[in-house]
Amino acid sequence: MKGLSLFLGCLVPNRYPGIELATKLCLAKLDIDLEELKGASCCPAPGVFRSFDKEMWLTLASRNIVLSEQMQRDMLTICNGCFSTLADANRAIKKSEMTKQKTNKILKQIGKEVKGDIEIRHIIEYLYKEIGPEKIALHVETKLKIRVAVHYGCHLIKPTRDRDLGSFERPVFFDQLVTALGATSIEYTDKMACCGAGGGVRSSMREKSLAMTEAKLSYIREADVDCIINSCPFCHMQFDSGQEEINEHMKAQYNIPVLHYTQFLGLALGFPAQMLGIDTTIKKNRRLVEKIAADED
Ligand code: 9S8
Ligand code: 9S8
Ligand code: COM
Repeated sequence: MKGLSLFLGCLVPNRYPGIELATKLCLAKLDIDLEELKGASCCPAPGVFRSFDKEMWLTLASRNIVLSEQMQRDMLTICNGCFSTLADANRAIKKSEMTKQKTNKILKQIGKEVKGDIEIRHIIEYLYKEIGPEKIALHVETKLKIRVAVHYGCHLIKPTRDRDLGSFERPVFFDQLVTALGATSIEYTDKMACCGAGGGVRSSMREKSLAMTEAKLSYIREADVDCIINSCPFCHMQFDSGQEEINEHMKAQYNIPVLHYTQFLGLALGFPAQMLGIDTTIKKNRRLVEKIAADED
């Protein structure tokens, strides 16, 4: 198996750099061969670019794929949207010689050529398939004995015919990675529903988007969990800043900590919250971190 290159996407470097560090720290500790991918652009976002101009979407995605091909490394994504674009574009290139040639005709203008000889991975499916929950459990230094709402997001599991990750209505792989760290994954209503952000909804219809998020948050609150765990910085942002927006505009009082799986894994592997980009000056995050520490004694 090839080593990995890390594709960051837009949101992590711009809004959540802590997720980048968390990813690097965790993968180093799990002894996974990972290198930075230099010169990448937006993946580009599937729900936006692919919906408007397929050729442009495929060309820009292919340019990013070439960068990893040149390193002879599979590409690791830490975002559902980036995974969707890059994995689907890669599959399109691999599947059709004609699509590949058409794309390469455009890429030639910048001296690049896509070959279709690497794989695109998402950190959740990679950890699940290549390492497995049992082995990850062996690395746990701090058991995270808390109640968790797992949010899969849409693009990690769909289109199901291409994902090979079991049931899309009741998937279990992400939950198993969470319970491997000592946590309990709590069932809640509409668990598989969209967070409300994707597909350009957050940008174009903020109110509708937040209404969807609010519905999900209300079910999550009903389930009485300690935090939300996601696999996508876009979902992360929607639950994180979305809660603030909802509290402000809908006169609600949501107060649920939101962590990307890499941050959660980082806590279990023994890294301090601050190193993982978990802002403990925020009360709810501090409470969560203290609860984990208290349970440990
Ligand atoms: S890149 Fe640009 S907007 Fe984003 S984070 Fe994930 S999806 Fe791909
Ligand atoms: S869910 Fe529906 S489209 Fe998506 S993956 Fe991330 S953002 Fe939230
Ligand atoms: C969601 C990405 S992760 S997009 O908004 O659907 O493109």
